[in-house]
Amino acid sequence: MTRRGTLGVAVVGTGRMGADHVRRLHEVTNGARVVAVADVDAERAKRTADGIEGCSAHTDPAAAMAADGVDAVLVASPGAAHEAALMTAFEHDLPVLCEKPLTPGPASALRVLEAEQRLGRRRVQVGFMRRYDAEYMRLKALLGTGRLGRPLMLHNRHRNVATPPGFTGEMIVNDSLVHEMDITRWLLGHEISAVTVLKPAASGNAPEGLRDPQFVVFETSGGAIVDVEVNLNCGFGYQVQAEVVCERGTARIGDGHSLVTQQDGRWGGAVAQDFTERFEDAYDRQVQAWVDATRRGEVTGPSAWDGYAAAVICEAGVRAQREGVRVEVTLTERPAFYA
Ligand code: ISE
Repeated sequence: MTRRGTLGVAVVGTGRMGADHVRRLHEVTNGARVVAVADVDAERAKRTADGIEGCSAHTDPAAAMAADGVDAVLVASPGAAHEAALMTAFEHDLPVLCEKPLTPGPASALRVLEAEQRLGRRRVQVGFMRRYDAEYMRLKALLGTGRLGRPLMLHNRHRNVATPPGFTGEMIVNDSLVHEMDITRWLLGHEISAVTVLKPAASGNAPEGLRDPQFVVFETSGGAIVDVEVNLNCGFGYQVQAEVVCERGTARIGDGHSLVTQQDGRWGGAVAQDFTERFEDAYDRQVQAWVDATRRGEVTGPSAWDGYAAAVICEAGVRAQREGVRVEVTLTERPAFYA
C-alpha cells in the first residue's frame, strides 16, 4: 500500500548506479516517485535531489528511510554498506530493491536471511537485472518449454571495454562473474556445485597487476558444465553472450544483431560500450517490475536467498582463483520461507 497512490522511494547511495536509478524512477518508471536520497557525500546527495520536487537529501540512510512519504527503499550504496541499510529497512518494515551484492559475504548474507525471516514475509528483491533482459527472458522461456531437452552445457562470454581504476582480481569474481553465477542458477534451475578458475596469459590491454582475461568453469547440481570467458579489458565493446547446448538443440543470445547496416560494400553494426547501455531495458524492466509488485503488496524477483547463494559461490570463486584449485560450493539448507 502506498500513501499517496504512487510508491514513494528512498534511494540510498547516489553514485553511478544510484544516480541512474534516481533518473529512472523520476523519468521512466510509472507509479513511483523519489522522495528521499542518501549519500555519504552530502553535496552529491543534494545534487541528485535537486530538481526533483519534494525530494529530501540526507547523509544518513536511516534518516532518508524515515523521511515523510517513504514506502520503499532502493539500496545502491557500496556492498559493504548493504547489511546495515537492509536492517534499517527491516526496522521500518519497508520493501527493498537491493543492488548486487546482497552483502559482500556469506556470513552477513545469512544474517540478512535470518532477519528477513523474522519479519514473516519477504521484503527483499536483489538487483540481478539480467533476469529482466528481453533476450535472457526469451532463452529462459524456451528452456522452460522442454523442446530442446535437458541443458548439458552453457557457454558464456562477459566482455567489458576496460576495467575502472582500482579494479582487482577479486572484483572479477565479485562484481562481474557474479552475474553468470546468478544467471546460471536461474536459467538452468540448477545449483552451482563447484568452481574452477583458469588464467590464460594476461592481455596487454589489462592494467598492470590484473590477470585478465580469466576462464571459469562451474559444475552444477544437474550435471551441466558451464564456462565463462571473463574478459574485462577487451577494448572493443561491452558484450554478454550465452549459448545453451541441450540434448536436442542449442540456443544463443547476445549477438547484438538488432541493427545491421550495409553500406559501401560492407555490412555491420555497433557494439555497446558499457553495461548501462547494453542492459538499459533490463534495468528499466527490473525497476518497473519491483514498483508494480510493491504497489500490489508483493515481493517478486531474485530473493535474498539468491543473494546468499551468489555470496557463497563468490567466496568459492575467489578461493579457486587465488589457489588455482577446484572449489566445491556448499549452501546451507534452503529455508522453506524461500521455497
Ligand atoms: C559491473 O559491476 C557490472 O555489474 C556489470 O554488469 C559487469 O559487466 C561489470 O564487469 C561489473 O564491473
